Amino acid sequence: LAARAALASIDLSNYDPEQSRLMDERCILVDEQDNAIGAVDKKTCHLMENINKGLLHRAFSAFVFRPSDGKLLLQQRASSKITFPDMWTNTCCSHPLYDFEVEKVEKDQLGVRHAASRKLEHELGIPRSQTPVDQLQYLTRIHYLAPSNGTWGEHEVDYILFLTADVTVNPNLNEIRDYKWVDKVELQNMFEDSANSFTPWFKLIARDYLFSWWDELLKRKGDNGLVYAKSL
Ligand code: DMA
Ligand code: MN
Repeated sequence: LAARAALASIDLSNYDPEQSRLMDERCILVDEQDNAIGAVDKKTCHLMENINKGLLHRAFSAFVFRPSDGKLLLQQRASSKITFPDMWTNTCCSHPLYDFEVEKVEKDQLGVRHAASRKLEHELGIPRSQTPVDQLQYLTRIHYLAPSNGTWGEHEVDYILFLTADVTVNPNLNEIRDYKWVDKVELQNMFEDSANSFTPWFKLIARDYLFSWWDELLKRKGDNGLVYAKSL
């Protein structure tokens, strides 16, 4: 990894002011084994020029399912998002922040679970009382790299979290353009409609993991609290 001083920066004055402000949040830098090795602001972490030098940070992807019918909550990212605008994706993604002590806790993936609860409220307006961290189930983590455009991209160790809960949604329109509850067939139909675009990590997780996990989850519905169990 190049020296911190050699990392590229960029002027954000042509972007949405609220999204530009959020680019000052500090992400947790990790190595390829997911050992925390420092903190760098979100803007620096998401510039392809820095990603191409090896800069890697920690993230989460949350999937919320409705208990009554097992449907998954999707969001369409707002046009104001600096990375991957207007794309359909899983319920909520973001980063555990270096700025919050509780989000750095690695035991039982507590840090990312706290971050997920915080962002489900910030992006979708879901009250935190509906997303208790002990109900967020950790599935696995994925190391992936994906460009958004020439300038921006993602390079993350991404923790996948499932929650089956009744939630009330009140979208933050600076974050989210639209949202939708879908079953497997409805999601498949969305993928097949070329009018829709999807984030690369959601396509990857859907292809490799989501559909089989979703089957398990539907099978276990009503099985007294246990939504998923898998040795890692
Ligand atoms: C980043 O998501 C995390 C993943 C897994 C891609 P994001 O771009 O939605 O983050 P934020 O909402 O913090 O901008
Ligand atoms: Mn990221």
